[in-house]
Amino acid sequence: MAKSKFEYVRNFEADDTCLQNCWVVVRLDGRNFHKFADQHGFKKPNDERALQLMSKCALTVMEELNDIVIAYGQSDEYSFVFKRKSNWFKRRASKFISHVVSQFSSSFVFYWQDYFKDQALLFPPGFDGRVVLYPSNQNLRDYLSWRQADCHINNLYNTTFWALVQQGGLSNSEAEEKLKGTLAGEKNDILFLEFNINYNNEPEIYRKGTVLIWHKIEETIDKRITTPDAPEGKNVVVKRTRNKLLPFHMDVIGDKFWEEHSQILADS
Ligand code: DGT
Ligand code: MG
Ligand code: MG
Ligand code: MG
Ligand code: MG
Repeated sequence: MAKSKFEYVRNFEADDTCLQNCWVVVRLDGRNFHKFADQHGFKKPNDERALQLMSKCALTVMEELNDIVIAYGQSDEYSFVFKRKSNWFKRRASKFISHVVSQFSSSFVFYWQDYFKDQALLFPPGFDGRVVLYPSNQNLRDYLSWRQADCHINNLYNTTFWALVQQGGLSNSEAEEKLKGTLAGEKNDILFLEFNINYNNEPEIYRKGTVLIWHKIEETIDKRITTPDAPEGKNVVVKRTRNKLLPFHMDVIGDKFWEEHSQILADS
């Protein structure tokens, strides 16, 4: 087709190709979720429904988009890791970010009522997104460790803070004052000595966040086939393997997870 004289405007588009060989990480985060959580009655410090909805949205992103090998989520954020060799949309950063964030956002609205049965969605939520490139496996592991350490630090603080307020009768500012400058061990002590809570027994989904990875599973399905000796058809059981996404709430900072799931970094 002949080109119009306007065609030249295409050259104004910036080249945002992600560097070859790097892991492409897209992280999204709820916009102003402090307010969103308050207005939608999220339980403090953790709302199971909100976390499950976030993971449902992440699952949808991984199923709909190509080349995502692992995702990690906590609080109002989720990170998606595209394989190093991905050439999806010619590795354009804007495509990675916009597809992840829009698929996630529309899923959040679409699936809201499945998780918040008694709470209407009061206004349209938004999410920001960014892309970060990690050139080595160690960098990628450190990135995920950073997000999980963040989950742990915030959750220990929030669990202690809300125990002091909800069970200890302190005001928000009194609880804040009491926790100022405390180390992790001191927060553990407050929880255990004052509230009989062993932090290590708190649900893993709160302490560790959620990891989504692909698993090969063997399925047996019933199938109807026709053969020369059974032209009218017969039922047979066939085995097939398929990839299924599974959630985990485990430590990704140590080596164990990466040894047990070595296919993630192998990236063939
Ligand atoms: P931003 O991201 O700069 O637009 O602002 P926020 O307000 O989203 O701040 P951010 O992302 O640093 O912190 C996440 C907020 O979301 C935090 O204030 C608490 C809230 N949030 C996340 N998950 C839960 C939950 O399960 N329960 C409650 N009550 N709040 C939650
Ligand atoms: Mg946020
Ligand atoms: Mg923020
Ligand atoms: Mg956040
Ligand atoms: Mg189009």
